[in-house]
Amino acid sequence: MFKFLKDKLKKAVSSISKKAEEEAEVVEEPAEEPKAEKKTEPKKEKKPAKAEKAKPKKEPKPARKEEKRKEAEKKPEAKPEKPEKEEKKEELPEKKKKAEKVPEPAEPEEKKELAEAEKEQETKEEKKAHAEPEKKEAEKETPAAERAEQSEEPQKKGFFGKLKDRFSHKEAEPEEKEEEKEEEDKKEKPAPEKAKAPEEKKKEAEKKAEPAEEKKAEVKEEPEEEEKEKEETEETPEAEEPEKKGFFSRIRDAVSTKVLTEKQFEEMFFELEIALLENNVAMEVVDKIKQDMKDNLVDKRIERGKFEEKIALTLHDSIESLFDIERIDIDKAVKEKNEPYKIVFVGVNGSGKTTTIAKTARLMQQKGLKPVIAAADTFRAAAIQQLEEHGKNLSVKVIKHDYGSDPAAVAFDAIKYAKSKELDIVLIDTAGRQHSNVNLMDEMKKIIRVADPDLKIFVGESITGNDCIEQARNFNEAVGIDGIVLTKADVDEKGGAAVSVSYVTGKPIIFIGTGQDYEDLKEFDKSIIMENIGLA
Ligand SMILES: Nc1nc2c(ncn2[C@@H]2O[C@H](COP(=O)(O)OP(=O)(O)OP(=O)(O)O)[C@@H](O)[C@H]2O)c(=O)[nH]1
Ligand SMILES: [Mg+2]
Repeated sequence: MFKFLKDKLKKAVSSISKKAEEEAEVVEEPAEEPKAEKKTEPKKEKKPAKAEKAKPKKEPKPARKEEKRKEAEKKPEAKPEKPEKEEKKEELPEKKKKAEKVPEPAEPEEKKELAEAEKEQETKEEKKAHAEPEKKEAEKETPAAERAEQSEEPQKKGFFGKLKDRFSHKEAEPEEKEEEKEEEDKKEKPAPEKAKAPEEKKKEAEKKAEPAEEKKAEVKEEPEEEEKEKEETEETPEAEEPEKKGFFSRIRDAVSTKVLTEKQFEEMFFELEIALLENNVAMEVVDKIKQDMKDNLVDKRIERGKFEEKIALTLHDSIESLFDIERIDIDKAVKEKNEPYKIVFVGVNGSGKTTTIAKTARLMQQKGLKPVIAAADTFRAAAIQQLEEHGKNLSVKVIKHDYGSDPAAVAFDAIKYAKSKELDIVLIDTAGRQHSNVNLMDEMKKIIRVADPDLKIFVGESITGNDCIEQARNFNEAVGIDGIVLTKADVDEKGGAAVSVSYVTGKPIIFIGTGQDYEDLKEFDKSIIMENIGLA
């Protein structure tokens, strides 16, 4: 039973699984796991990574150092300004005090004080003159606020200038000019050694300070750069990627997941699709299986080596769900009904209606129920005799009329007999017919109208595959069937109808005919089909 389908499904699942294993794209470990690894891994691998990184980083370092050196070289030029400022600030109050005091004293002392003030002024101006070139350079770099402080100087000079204007003689002017000339000479020519002396001391001090500052700058640079390095190592893990990949790939070899794309799935499913169609599985069912598998396989993380298991499980669940239709428990329904329980069997010619009726009578008897059979096929020759033979064998009463008589009347008489004899169940046989035969279909409708059956069972041959499914659909549309008996399943190697008919019609399979003996009728259980197609 269903051997071809079983073999084809097995081959297809195996083949698809192999392809899936080969073609599915490897993906990273589940989102939670790598986080933990990422946190720990970089720390462990940082040391060798740093060692590697140190080499390429040596190149940018000199560039930075050069820049910083230049900056450091510039800074010391501006820095000495500060002590000068402090000196000036210290001097300023004295100047102000003296300047304020100057005009007040009496005239003889006034001149002495003025002379002292002038000397002081000259020494300060000399100092300032020395500082001037540095100052100008410093101004280039000093912030605006500092320059604003410095800009106060001319005002102060202006104050002394005013004093000079007020108290000094015209002789002072050439001195100033000489000083200005000296200042200009200092700028253009190297200043005399004596004049340079204080400057040299400063410069020497600066030079001494320079290396110290450079060292400081370098010392400062390193922690900054180390921090940057750390940041860079954290921010740019690309450099560590090759090592990480090597490490992770080893883990992935042990436990890794893969993802199947929709395109890959479509190509792989084609083999299964052909296998299903070749074995009479209905197109609707193929589409349903395909969708279920797509939902479960495409873009889903599947462990390497687990594709076959996953595909087989998905196929199993998909096919099993085809039978998720409310079952009919006939003997239970019969027992619950106070009147005779009536069943009409319909179907195409030779599908096994008469044989199934005999088998059902035996099954009901085995369940302690008393059946009666209505020979409502008055059309086909020998149909009545066929039933009488079964009746004898089963010790079951067969209600019959003459050939050509109204089949509905036979059904009516059988129900009446069952009521009178308090029988439990009336089994009504009908002539085989094609759904396209209007007259015969109308006759069948009349039987149903008169008998008013509790169940209308479509009897179809499992071996006819898609034809069986199509017939079931047509009979359902004509009279509204309640359930299905699949006959000759024992000689059906494909099983497509068994897999498809319930899903297509939405009606449950009640019995499966598995041979020509009375015992060869199985109450439907989906496990029968699943076992026989190798998906139990
Ligand atoms: N192998 C096998 N043969 C069956 C089964 N059911 C019925 N048959 C055989 O199928 C043939 C036709 O069976 P019938 O019961 O006469 O079919 P029918 O639907 O009554 O035919 P009509 O009355 O002409 O429409 C018989 O030879 C049966 O023995 C079955 O489940 N398995
Ligand atoms: Mg028959």
